[in-house]
Amino acid sequence: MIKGFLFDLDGVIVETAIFHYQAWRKMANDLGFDISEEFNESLKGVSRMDSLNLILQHGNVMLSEEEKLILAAKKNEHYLTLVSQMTSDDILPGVKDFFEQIKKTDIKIALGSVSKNAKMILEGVGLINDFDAIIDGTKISNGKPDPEVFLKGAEELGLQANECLVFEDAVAGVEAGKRAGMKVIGIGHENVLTQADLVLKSFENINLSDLLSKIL
Ligand code: B16
Ligand code: MG
Repeated sequence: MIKGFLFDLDGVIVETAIFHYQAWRKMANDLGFDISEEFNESLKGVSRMDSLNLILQHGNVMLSEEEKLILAAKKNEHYLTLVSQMTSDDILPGVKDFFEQIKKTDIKIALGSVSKNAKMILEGVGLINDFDAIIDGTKISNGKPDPEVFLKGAEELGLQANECLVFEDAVAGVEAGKRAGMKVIGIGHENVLTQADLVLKSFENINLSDLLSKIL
């Protein structure tokens, strides 16, 4: 029986990928190369330092660890100026209504994000008090596709892995949920999120009991 929902943040609750893209792209351009939106897709759900390493590899740029830390901090500063403008209007369509439906049940809600900025973003869009547990990039050592973020979420909710359902938009995140031994609902496209148990385009017009009957 499903007793807890674990939500990814970026791409599931709010769309921050565009802001990550803008900030990483500025950094790449300053280093003399460009990154495409398509390349940015491969960074979804990937931690800040892993993303930086992939981007530098893409541009054939070799840097010391110290230089990488400086670049990552600069990118994050730029990213924060972009996301600080977010409000409740930036919550993805259908999410608020879906949360309202969950609140009428005994199902608990946790966040499972590798973002170190997750709490700040949830506060900005006014959702921070809707979560029974928040696992973010400050609480984990291994990013997705490692299952740590979701296993910690289940633990903080006091639930077994098989009592949890994960909502994820990234290939790495779906893999993390499956490796945690959980059912996973992909948010996005079926041809991309092939490992998910079920894929929804968005939360718009989603009925909670219908969804649970489909996933069991
Ligand atoms: P930060 P999620 C992930 O969040 C993003 O999808 C990914 O693009 C980003 O690099 C990562 O968070 C780290 O974010 O730089 O804010 O710590 O999808 O796991 O909610
Ligand atoms: Mg995501």
